[in-house]
Amino acid sequence: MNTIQIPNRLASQPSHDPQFAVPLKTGHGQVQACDPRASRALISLMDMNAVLGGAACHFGGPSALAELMSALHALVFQEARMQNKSWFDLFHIVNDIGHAENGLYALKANYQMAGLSLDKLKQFRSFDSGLTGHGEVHCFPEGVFLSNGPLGSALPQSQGVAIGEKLSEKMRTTFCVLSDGAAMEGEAKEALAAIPGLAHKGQMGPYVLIISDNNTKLSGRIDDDSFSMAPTFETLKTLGWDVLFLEKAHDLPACAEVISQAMAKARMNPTKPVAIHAKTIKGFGIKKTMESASGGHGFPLKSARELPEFISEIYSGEKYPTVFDSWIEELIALESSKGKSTDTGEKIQKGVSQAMIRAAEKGLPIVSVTSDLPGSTGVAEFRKKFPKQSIDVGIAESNMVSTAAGLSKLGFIPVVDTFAQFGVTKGALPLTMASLSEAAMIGIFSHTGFQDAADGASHQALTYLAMTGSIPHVKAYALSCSEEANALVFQAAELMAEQLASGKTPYSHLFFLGRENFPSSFGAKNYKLGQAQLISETEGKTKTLIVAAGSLLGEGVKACAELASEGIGTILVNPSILNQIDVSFYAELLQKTEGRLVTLEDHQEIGGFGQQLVHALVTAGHSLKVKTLGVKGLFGRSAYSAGELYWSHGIDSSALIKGTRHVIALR
Ligand SMILES: Cc1ncc(C[n+]2csc(CCOP(=O)(O)OP(=O)(O)O)c2C)c(N)n1
Repeated sequence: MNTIQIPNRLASQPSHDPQFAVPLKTGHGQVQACDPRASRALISLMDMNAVLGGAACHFGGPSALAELMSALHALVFQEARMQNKSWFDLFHIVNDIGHAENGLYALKANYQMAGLSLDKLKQFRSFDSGLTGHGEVHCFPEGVFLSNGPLGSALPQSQGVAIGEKLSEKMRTTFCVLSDGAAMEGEAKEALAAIPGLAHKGQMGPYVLIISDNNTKLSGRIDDDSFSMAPTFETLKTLGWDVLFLEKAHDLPACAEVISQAMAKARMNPTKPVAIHAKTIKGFGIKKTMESASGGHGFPLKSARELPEFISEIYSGEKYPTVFDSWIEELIALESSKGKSTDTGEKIQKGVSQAMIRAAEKGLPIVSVTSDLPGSTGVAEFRKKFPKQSIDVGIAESNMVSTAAGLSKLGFIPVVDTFAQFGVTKGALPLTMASLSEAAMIGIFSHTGFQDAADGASHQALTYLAMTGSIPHVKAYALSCSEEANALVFQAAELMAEQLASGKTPYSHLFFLGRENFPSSFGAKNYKLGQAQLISETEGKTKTLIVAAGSLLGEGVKACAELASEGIGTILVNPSILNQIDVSFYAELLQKTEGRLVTLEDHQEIGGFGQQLVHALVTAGHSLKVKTLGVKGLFGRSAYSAGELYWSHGIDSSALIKGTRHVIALR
């Protein structure tokens, strides 16, 4: 079948050897491969730049893959050179392990390909760089073919690529690299069955899956926290995979040997895809990270001054390249130039755990069902205190939500938690079916919108209300501070208990919250579940009602102060609940502002709170002079802080001031 010719944007292999290289023998002679130690050192250095900027980073995951990635690229590039072709004319390389994409940036910078250099790595995760937290096609098309970040989503896309190879009869070989944590996801499990199944029917091109099995996820060991994945991997053979076991995934020649073998087998017989079951060690190269339960998932160093010792350990005490020393010096100077943080706020997450603990102590049957992010969502404190009321289903958000539905039917009050992006995407059908089953839960969905600045577009939930707010019996809230979280999560648990006990159809309450620090209170009085809060009112000409949701309430406070200094009056409201509009509350305030209204949210404008509020008010007969501020149909990208993304998407305090002036000018 003829396909549409899409212009290729991927960079070809370089004609030169990597800057930091080790010799590697392959079936076709010797090549210079990327030195895995250099990959780990470069990961540490680029991470430190990002950490000093304020971004979280990953070390353990990419370190686990250094030898496998080095061998894979060396082999693929070698063959391309031998055939006088570009590597992408012969292969696809799909990385499902998005948090390890920085290892690939390091590798490509080492090869000085795809426009990368050591200097470019210094911008990792910053707003100005294409090197986003996870791999993103729209930011780095020379280096990324399929975007990643949500675990287990790139694997089934690679299945489609291999089916396309067969349909077009090009028969390029597809490689996909998958983590054991990602193999817990439903999307991944479907593909693990479908790939050999379809291949058996002759519908796939040559396919090689490399599984990095280190029994470690983000928050700890997989088997200790959730359940062993060993039986799942044992089923691969039965499913139809040709399984090659690699015990020593940190031995570069052993990696090259098994990858060559897999490539040859897959090409010889595309009806039998090959899975390399590689035993990796997360955080390899550093004793402390290898031994830590999380494998050093995040970046373990606090100060650039620790880097010489860290990199020496990676090089087992041998002298490392001097160019790293000058980079370290730069980092130390950068660190010294930074003042001490004056941030005095706190995480909204604190209020979440306080509410859950209070509810459980009151005797409510709270059960936490988590999927590997409780440390980030605030639920971890509850889990520490109530381990018997805490379940970990692994990295499986759909399963988490449906498990909660079952618990709810038996009279428990389940609390599920994850990042907003995974809760609303992977949780969408399970939430719908939970409502249809009259089973309810409390959702703690954090890192909402651009609050997950550093992780990049794949992690930035900008459709959370649009995706969940119209499901019957679901109430969606945007939390602004820990005090609000503490009050409302507790009230939601109480309301659910009351609804269950009286045989009423219970509501699910989904709480969307940020990641950064916020004031512990914005001064709202008497928090009541389902009611908007009046935050401030200033007198002045052309008074305008400003409704700023959740994480953006602080931007509202800033804008109101500035408008007050210009003599413009404002009323500032935190909507709190997003999909249930109390028309009389807003109508009363709009009388004072002669219908002037500006809304602000970290959500797509389409399907967002602003649209819902305006619709409710207009259909109730109110006339408005209105501006709704939200994201205008674009994806985000990485940035060190949410503020940079709020500014670039026109949803910060300055945009709010401009929007207010616009509304004031309307006749
Ligand atoms: C769908 C989805 N859920 C949650 C996360 C957050 N997350 C990032 S890495 C990670 C776990 C890492 O474990 P694993 O996938 O086994 O990788 P490794 O430990 O080998 O680095 C999690 C839960 C995510 N990226 N995608």
